[in-house]
Amino acid sequence: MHRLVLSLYLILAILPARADERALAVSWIWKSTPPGATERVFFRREFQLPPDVASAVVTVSCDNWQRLFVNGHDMGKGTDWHSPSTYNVLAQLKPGTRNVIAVEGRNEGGVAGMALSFRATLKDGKKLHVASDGNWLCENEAPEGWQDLDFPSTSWAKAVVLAKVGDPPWGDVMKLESSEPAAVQDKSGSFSLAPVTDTEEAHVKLPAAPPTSPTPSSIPAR
Ligand SMILES: [Ca+2]
Repeated sequence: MHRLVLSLYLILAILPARADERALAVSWIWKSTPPGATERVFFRREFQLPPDVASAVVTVSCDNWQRLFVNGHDMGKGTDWHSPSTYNVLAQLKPGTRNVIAVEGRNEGGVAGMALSFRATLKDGKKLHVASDGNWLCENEAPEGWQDLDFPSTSWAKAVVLAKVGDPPWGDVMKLESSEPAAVQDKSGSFSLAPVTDTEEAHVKLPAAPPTSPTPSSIPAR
């Protein structure tokens, strides 16, 4: 009898976890642990977008403070990790080529982490998803222009994954993830995220895209 009760308890305990797995996988990330009490971390994630993007939003949260940039555009800040900020970023995107999402995060004591979800819908209805994970690059110091698309961040460190969104210590503050059943994470492979260290390959996949890295001799002197 006890075994039956235990089994029922385990089944009930597992059900919510499986529901979470169907939601978008988003992780809390940081530069390293333990975080400094006033540590600042600059995050970057480059990715390739198809040409036919119809809508796109970013939801971001940080313990304790964050400012979001999309292709260098300042989208605003958030100061309460309990209340993630969501932005319509369609106007800031560059469909058909490389894009970069950048976040400045600041800790104000205790634990620290940043979580972000980018969801886009293509004109054919296909959903795309880019989330904070161990593929993001980060650094504690960043020069001017760190949030721009042409900033060379290949020497930056890979972010450390601290927890999945929904897990402690922050809990499920991004509830909209699971309440948006249409925004399913693409696992078919047809949505290819450009590896941040392999942009040449990404450009090869875009025969119609103009070169984004002009030779030094073509840059006018400032
Ligand atoms: Ca904190």
